[in-house]
Amino acid sequence: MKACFMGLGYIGLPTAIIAAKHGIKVTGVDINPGVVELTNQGKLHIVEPGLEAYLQEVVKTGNLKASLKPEVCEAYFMVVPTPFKGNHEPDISYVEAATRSVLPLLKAGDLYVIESTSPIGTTEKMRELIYGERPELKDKIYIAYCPERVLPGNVIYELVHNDRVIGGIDEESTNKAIEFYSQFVQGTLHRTNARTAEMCKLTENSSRDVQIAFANELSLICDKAGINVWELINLANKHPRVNILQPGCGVGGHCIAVDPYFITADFPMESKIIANAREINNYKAFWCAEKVQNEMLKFELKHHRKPIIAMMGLAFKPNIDDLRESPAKYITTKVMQSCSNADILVVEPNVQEHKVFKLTDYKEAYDRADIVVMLVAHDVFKTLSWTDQKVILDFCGIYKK
Ligand code: SAJ
Repeated sequence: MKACFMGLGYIGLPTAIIAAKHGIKVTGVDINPGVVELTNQGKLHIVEPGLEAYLQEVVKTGNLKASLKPEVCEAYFMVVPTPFKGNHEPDISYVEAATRSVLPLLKAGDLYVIESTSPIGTTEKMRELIYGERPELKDKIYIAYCPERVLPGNVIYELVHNDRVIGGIDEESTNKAIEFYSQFVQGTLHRTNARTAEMCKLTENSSRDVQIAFANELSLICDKAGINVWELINLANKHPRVNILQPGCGVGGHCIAVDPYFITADFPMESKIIANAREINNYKAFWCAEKVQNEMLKFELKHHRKPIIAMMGLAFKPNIDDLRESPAKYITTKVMQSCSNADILVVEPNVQEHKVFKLTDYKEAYDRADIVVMLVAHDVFKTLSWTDQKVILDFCGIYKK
């Protein structure tokens, strides 16, 4: 079987590689010539443990080749970004552009699947687009929505072992998509319709956002009440039916901090909890930045000099190099704006160099700093020997005091 993956990003590339490894002849398409070139050389342009060896294998066997343009296949997968526009309105223009570029290649019996996180009704919209432009194919293409669920850092395992939700625009489309995914997915493939599958993806990430917002709200209350929030959550979670997540310096990444807006944009009157959660998680980053600024002022008043501050971590979560929508990056930028850059030591051990931030080794920064701001709970930070001689602002629960 031949398949085309439109988009070779954090999800499209790993999925294309895993499909190719399972014997499918894959064309991976990307609009970025650099990505196409690197992929064809067997080099990953994303960071994902273990994946480069797989890529080299499938490039060698000829099962995967990258291209700037799609080729005639039997199955087409849209795995492109769906960001939001200025007013938190979802932007499906990349899905539409990818769909338009496969339109001339489609023939009766082909499978067309959207994997990109999408607002409800996107699959139906693309069906209208396809049949509008190619009326001779009406009801002859199998069309389905199948969202990805993988966690960056554990993609190889999760792509194969996670359950998937597959929603066709009709029964035959669902069957056809299930047939495709069963070639490499060992998890259960759950059948539904396209709208439910679209909402399911948004629900999963909104649910996590709401739960993190609860933890972040507790952290604000506990700060005022003089209670250690980490100890509190640990104790509350001893209840057999309570399972609170961890507070942090905010919620980042390109999924949890984005997808809930796809619900609030379309259902503003009905999505109060989801909208509030977004506000709380955004506010948490702002609150952390203010805490650092207050601590700076206190230090200056007491010591009659500016403190040296170590901002520990820039990634959007522990042990990755991904800085997209990172609250740690936002807080660091805000803090830098309020004092001279010379006093701020920026640390991100998973990134070699950065075009905006001059990075300092984490041990050196910790040793030199008067105020240490723990933003991301990277494993390497756990090796630091904590001292009471410094002010430690722990926003990620690594120090726990
Ligand atoms: N976070 C907390 N407290 C927690 C857990 C996470 O503050 O207890 C923060 C993280 O630090 C980070 C943000 O939330 O800033 C998001 O991290 P994450 O690990 O929750 O999620 P992502 O964005 O890496 O991946 C999510 C996953 N979705 C769910 O767990 C429901 C993943 O399965 C999806 O495939 C992915 O979104 C996606 O692509 O949609």
